Amino acid sequence: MTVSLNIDRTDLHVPYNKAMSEKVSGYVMLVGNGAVGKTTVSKVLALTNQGDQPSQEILNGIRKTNNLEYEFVTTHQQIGDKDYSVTLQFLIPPGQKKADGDATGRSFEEVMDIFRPTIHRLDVVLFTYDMTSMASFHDLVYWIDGVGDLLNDASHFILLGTHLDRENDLEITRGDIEEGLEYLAGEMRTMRPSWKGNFARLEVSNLTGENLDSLLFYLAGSVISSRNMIP
Ligand SMILES: Nc1nc2c(ncn2[C@@H]2O[C@H](COP(=O)(O)OP(=O)(O)OP(=O)(O)O)[C@@H](O)[C@H]2O)c(=O)[nH]1
Ligand SMILES: [Mg+2]
Repeated sequence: MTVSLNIDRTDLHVPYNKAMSEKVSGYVMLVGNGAVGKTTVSKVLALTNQGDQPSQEILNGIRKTNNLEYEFVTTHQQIGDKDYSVTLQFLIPPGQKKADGDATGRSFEEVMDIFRPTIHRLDVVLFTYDMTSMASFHDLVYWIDGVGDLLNDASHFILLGTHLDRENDLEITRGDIEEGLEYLAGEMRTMRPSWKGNFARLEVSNLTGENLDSLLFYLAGSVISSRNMIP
């Protein structure tokens, strides 16, 4: 059964009171194969949150990740009857796998060996795939193993599809996504029987910006929920 994030999208349009808002911050890690759009999601979220529009030019300026990248976004949201100011601290490791044996960049494993001791908590994991690449979707099982030891019982996850704009090339069906979501949740429970996190799916375009406002809202709600479960 899919567990919803228990937040109401219509609340997005209610004006918020910045001065009275409760401040919350949390850590969000994006994992997934190389070139699925992990770096792009974080950069475009940061830019659109400042009022800029996504564009091909922005996408063209993004390079392959070789280290742990950081980005942050502070978003004001009303959730339920409360105003929040939520700072999302994004952590973006490379999508290159050690087993690829690619000498042109550092792998996820090499980078995480260095940074793992510095990461104490992940509130949300974005399992990211490219909707035009079935391989990137199937490989999510690899990425769940990769972050297993960084999770706590209140870590939430979002199954995030990118490239929604490439409508003629989409390979992953709604049915695949629902199945994938249940599979990932099952793996989380197997890995961590006491896990109580929420999970959801979302498909976005980093080129047109479609559904990025929903992603921001989901992420804010997930961080608040995770921090309420384990302060
Ligand atoms: N059309 C389209 N292109 C996208 C989208 N998201 C990312 N891209 C493009 O996909 C390519 C890879 O994006 P990155 O953000 O570098 O991917 P990554 O997952 O960070 O890859 P690594 O750093 O290698 O792990 C770039 O050329 C982006 O411009 C999207 O939603 N639509
Ligand atoms: Mg990257």
